[in-house]
Amino acid sequence: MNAATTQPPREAAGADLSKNPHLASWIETCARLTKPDRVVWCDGSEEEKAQFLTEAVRDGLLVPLNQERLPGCYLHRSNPNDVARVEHLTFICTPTREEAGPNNNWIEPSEAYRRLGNLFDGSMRGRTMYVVPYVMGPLGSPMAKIGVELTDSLYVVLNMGIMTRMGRPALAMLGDSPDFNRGLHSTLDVNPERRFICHFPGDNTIWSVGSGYGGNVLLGKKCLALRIGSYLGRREGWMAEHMLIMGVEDPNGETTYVAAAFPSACGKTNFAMLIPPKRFERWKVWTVGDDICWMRPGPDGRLWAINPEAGYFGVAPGTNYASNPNAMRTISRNTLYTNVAMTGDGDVYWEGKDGEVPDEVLDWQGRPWKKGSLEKAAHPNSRFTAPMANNPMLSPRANDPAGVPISAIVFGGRRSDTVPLVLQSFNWTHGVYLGATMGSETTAAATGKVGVVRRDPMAMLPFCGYDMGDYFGHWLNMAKSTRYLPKVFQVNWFRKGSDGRFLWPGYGENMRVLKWIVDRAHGRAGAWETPLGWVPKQVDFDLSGVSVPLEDVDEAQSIDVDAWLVELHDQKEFFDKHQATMPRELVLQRELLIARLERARSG
Ligand code: GTP
Ligand code: SPV
Ligand code: MN
Repeated sequence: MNAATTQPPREAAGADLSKNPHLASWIETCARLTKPDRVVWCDGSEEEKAQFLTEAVRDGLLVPLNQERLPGCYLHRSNPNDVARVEHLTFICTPTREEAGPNNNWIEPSEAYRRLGNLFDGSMRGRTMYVVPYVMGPLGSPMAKIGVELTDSLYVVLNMGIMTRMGRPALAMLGDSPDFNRGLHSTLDVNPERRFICHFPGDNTIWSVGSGYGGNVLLGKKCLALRIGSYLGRREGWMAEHMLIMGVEDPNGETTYVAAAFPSACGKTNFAMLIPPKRFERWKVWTVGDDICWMRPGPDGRLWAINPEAGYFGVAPGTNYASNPNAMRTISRNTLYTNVAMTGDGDVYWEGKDGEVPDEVLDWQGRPWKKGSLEKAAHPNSRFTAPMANNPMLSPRANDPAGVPISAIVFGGRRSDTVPLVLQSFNWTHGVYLGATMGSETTAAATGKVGVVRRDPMAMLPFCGYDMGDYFGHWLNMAKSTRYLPKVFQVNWFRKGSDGRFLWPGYGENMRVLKWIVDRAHGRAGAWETPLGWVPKQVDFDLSGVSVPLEDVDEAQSIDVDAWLVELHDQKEFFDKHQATMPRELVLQRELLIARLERARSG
């Protein structure tokens, strides 16, 4: 240790795990700033996990659940002021505001380091600093990235252990290289007044303070895999996207890989774990990933994708054996639950779980709750953290360092009106336009008002680490490096009838739409041309035995020209905001669509 420091020597358990000098000196700098009592390196072993779990229970951070029914499962209750991502406290710190773009909050990097540095100063006094080395992506994959998160939260450590390849393998892969993401996190006193999530793409660095929840603090996920990832992807010629990845196996045993971007809490986990209905008995859907997709053109001219994560941080409410049986099986063991309700016998409960509503539970804040209460027992953004290895339909390719080749990309928002059930873009540029103009009703995944339509291009509005117009340009540029571009589709599972009912049954029934998508990707299904794009012909869209009236399906697919002209007006506001960098192709796509719709209206 530097002789000039005045602190007592720190204990550093496990420091012999790595001899990487860049890592050692960065940890030393961070420890000098945050002044923890102890530094503990995580090796990612089972023994270590068992010990951390014991400590977390002892300190009241975790509550053990019924170990007979839910072996290895624990409940965490976060601070009620800290239950979702905080987009207004999330910043991209690039040298210029223009680089971050109108889509991001911005602070100049030295100013952000200074302000957060003050908050970090001494923030780990009396606490332990955990060193969490992790890999995003299959071990040994050329597409994988390494990060190290320094955190004073054991909850973060345990979650990172599930969500990433954590510990020894990460250090082995890193070796002596300086090329790793530097993440520093302190929960401080969990005060929204002192909560900031700052990204420094130029330094491959993330500083997060004042939160202990999800995407704010599991720095490998939204912060590295999406915000920093998208920035690096543009520089290095690949894509970091808020997408699930699935393998769709047809009755002949051929598997087609599909990636799909839906905004937060709009159905990625459910779609990624889809179980086909009886009619599609011989089809299988394999999960590669449920939230994040990194894609890169391969030497064969196709786009190859990996899931950088190793677990699922999924929405609990609404999950049940009817809607998502694979998720229910996945979360039945070795799972951490956050902000769900707990029954008297140590089981978990949330709105929309199977079975009878229990008479009494402890709600997500640990308060007594009675059946019929107007308040929710589980927080609407309560989550499970489960290892992907638990998933009975985990794709055999999920750990493949080469990834999987993507044949179709799907964009889907949550829209009660206007947007039809499914359509295919005319070409790549039009597909990029469909993604770029996605709108979706806001959900509980981020703090703020729920249910208002906002533009959420490619489901990346909260996650794009640089200017959104430049991001669209990067999408268009991918056509130059990718010979066999995926076909692009748009879906909406959430359209409602005049009485507020869903027009489309969703969940497993989405297989009907998925089959058309897969068939179209292989050029073996018919379609009609409409002003918006290609839509399925009746003979190519298998609806036999569908669980809703066919009139509802027709309504879900209908195009209301007047509503579309309003929609296009709304798109213009977004385009204007990003005018400085909006690619010309997209501006023209919008005008072309207006012209087509006006002609359709004139009869
Ligand atoms: P993040 O983890 O926040 O990125 O969310 P996600 O996109 O993975 O969403 P998820 O699959 O967890 O679904 C969120 C909510 O949408 C849940 O309440 C689901 O029950 C509901 N949902 C998912 N798929 C469908 C569907 O096909 N139809 C309808 N009506 N609801 C759905
Ligand atoms: C999302 O909000 O898209 C999530 C949850 O996947 S979080 O990790 O909190 O960002
Ligand atoms: Mn997500």
